[in-house]
Amino acid sequence: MDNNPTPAGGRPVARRRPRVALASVVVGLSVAAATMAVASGANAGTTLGASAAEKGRYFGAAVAAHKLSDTTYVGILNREFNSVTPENEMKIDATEPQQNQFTFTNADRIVNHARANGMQVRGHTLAWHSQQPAWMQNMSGTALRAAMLNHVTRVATYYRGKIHSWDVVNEAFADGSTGARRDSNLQRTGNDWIEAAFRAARTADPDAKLCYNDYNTDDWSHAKTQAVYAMVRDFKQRGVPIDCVGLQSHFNSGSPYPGNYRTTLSSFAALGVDVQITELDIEGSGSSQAATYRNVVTDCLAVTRCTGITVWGIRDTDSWRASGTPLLFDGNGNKKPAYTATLEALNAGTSTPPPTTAPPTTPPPSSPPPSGGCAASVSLNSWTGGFVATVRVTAGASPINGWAVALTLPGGATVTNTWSARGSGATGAVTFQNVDYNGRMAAGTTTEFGFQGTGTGPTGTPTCTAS
Ligand code: 9MR
Repeated sequence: MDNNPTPAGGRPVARRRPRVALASVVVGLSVAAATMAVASGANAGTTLGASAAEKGRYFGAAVAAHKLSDTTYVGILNREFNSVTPENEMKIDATEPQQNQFTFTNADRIVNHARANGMQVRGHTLAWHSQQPAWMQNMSGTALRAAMLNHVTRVATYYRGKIHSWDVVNEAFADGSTGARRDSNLQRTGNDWIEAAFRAARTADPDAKLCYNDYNTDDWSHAKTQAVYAMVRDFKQRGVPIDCVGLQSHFNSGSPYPGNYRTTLSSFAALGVDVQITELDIEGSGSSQAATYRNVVTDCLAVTRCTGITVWGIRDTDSWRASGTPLLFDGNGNKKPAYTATLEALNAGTSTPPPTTAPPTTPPPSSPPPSGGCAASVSLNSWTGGFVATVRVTAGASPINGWAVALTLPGGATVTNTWSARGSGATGAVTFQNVDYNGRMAAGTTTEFGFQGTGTGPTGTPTCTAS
């Protein structure tokens, strides 16, 4: 474990497609009926989840699969929460204990429980320096980069359509005053490892919200907060697919709730990303703990794009910091003053729901494409011995029914994997054609496809031919 004094990760109730409806029809209908009853006032404001939902938000908890047989635990979970985050079960060591051998049994138990009970799921986490299985800890360079991208792709693909938000990358910045990236085997594969992970996650699960998640990023004046802010701003400017920032918000006397917390939330939101409070816990007791919970919830509800809050456990005894009694329920499952303050703050908050659609993360093309045809441009993530190419296709001044992009790979390069296009040829002159869903394009619109390869990526401008 890290020296992690205040570690972090969720997506709002409003989202790009209804995942809950995918549960069995009978369960789905009863959940829908219950939700409508809440919305119409039958239980309005009497549970955390229902109250947050009235504000267009979610209220979630970190959940451990092995506690799903504890009736007190499950009783509180089902009554109070409408989002869950697997506390450990989706981490790299849990899902890929041996390279290319994936196990989802424990994560599935949580996902299935959530879906059967109408809860969203936050995925935590796809790429992290910590909790790596031994085989990954021992890797470096090109092999590690490829293994990391493979992990992101395989896990996000397995859960495609079931995850509201993914913590794609967790805790990649150093503590202290440097504002630097944290040194790790992943960081040593090249500074672009984070954006490579986000691109792979977007390709694997295009509808999930993709979050960067970290701790000690709550105080707006801290170098680490500023460094994460600069990265997110850069990603948005360059069209790297990022939808949300997770503030873990583990508060205690050494790392207290900062008075400028709302400024942090609203500043990130102003970049065009959602903000989610992802691992909230606040050490303490009684009225002072309750007051801090009230402040955190009030700050979130004051920021339109603060779309949800997750507490890092249910009862104090479930917490990774149990001795600090940092949660909303005591060891017997009784509501604490912190619970009451949280519910009151949720009920008092603004009822303005967050936006239901995220703004596009892809900037407009820098030069207008030729009339009637199409244009293509490539952006490369390269490392020694490999690359991921993301190709943006832009329709010209007239609608098109299909496209083909041709480009030339340097000697020694080979395409190993293609997504959102059909490729022909693996070396030298290669061509990519649209697939069924992305061929018909309105004038001036863009779509993206990608491919991964060994060797060095293409450098010239590709040719685009419209049909
Ligand atoms: O609560 C988690 C605990 O059970 C694990 O032992 C620990 C090690 O992976 O991770 C804890 O959760 C961490 C989360 O994944 C990332 N942010 C910090 C959390 C608390 O350490």
